[in-house]
Amino acid sequence: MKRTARGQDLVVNGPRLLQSLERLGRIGWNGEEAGITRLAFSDEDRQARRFFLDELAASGYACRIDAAGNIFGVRPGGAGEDAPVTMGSHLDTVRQAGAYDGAYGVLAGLEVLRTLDDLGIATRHPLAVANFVNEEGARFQPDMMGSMILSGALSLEEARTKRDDAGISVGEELDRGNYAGADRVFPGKYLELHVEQGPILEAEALQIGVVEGVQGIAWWQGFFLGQAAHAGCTPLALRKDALLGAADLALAVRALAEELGDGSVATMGRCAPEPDVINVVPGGARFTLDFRSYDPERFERGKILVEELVRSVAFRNGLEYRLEQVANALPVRFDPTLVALVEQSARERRYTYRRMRSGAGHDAQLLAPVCPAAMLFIPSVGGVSHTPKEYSTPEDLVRGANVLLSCALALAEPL
Ligand code: HGY
Ligand code: MN
Ligand code: MN
Repeated sequence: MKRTARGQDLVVNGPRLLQSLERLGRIGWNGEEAGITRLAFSDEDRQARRFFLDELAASGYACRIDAAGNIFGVRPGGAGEDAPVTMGSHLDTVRQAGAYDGAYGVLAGLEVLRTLDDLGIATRHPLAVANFVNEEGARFQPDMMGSMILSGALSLEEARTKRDDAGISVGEELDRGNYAGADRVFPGKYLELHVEQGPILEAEALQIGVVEGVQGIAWWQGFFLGQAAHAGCTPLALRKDALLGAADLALAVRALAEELGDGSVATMGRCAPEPDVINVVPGGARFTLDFRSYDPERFERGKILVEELVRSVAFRNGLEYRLEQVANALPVRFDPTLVALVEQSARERRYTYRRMRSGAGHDAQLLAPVCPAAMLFIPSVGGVSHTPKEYSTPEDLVRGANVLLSCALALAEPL
């Protein structure tokens, strides 16, 4: 058992953490099948932000909200106003999500602050827990938008122009009721605890993932333009079927990822034929592409090959096309000293662990270039996420928070 200098057990209050996750999980919940939906800037997202702000206030932490709407709960340190050791993640979700992606990292960070209060531990440096805006990018691209703005990778002005499927802009949503603030908080160091969202820890029966880096993520929105035609009278050879082109592309881009290797992946997550009528050859097809690779050179090469592939698929299907890149998060490697701290914190608690990379994007990916950052994972049951079936056991949820507690206290330096 890990103990404090005064011999107290250095563990979080598990029931309190689990209860806060359960209460937050009710916001945006639409039943077992549909799971949770809290798209960025939606009313459900705002309710989750309200929940978080109320929890911060209830524990007496100063609430800071920046111009992008990122929320920070700050616990003061003895060394005054220097940049806080920050634990964070996000409260927004994809559509039909589970209860842990993002929410776990935010509420475990809050639990760490509360545990330090319970143990009466003061720290030299301030600590903060953060909620970053629009991490998922499910409604407005790019993803990790709040941490991109904070790190300077995206200007607030440009972010405000991004529009969702209904044509609503981020700017309109930011201005729709008190979402943004005027505070400025910049993390001194950053730790993100997250569910793995993949199968590795469970397959190897390990308890903690010590994350060394995150793969690059590139997103595109595309459109194939063919010729709408009668499904009965148009000979196959004369068709310009946009949906067929999109289907061809979905298969081809997956084959490209396999060829690139090293765990590269590619996904056509959205595909919509137009006019979407049973007896009309689709004259148009909207689609998205998500390409990811861990090695920087392979990532850059892969992006070029993806765009060349769209061009060649359009040509061989007799289609015109439009393609716009809407996200480009570069591969990152986390700060070796912080990675070693995560590893040591797991080891001294006799938790089983392994070093690994992250397949999913995270806010830590955008903070890593601007402040020392690291991540840690707990297992995802069945290796699934971005689905209502996402689940992690209470024991794993508490173990991850205990390791986060150790790391945060070490970095903030107990007084
Ligand atoms: O797409 C991602 O990896 C993250 O969930 N936004
Ligand atoms: Mn996440
Ligand atoms: Mn996610």
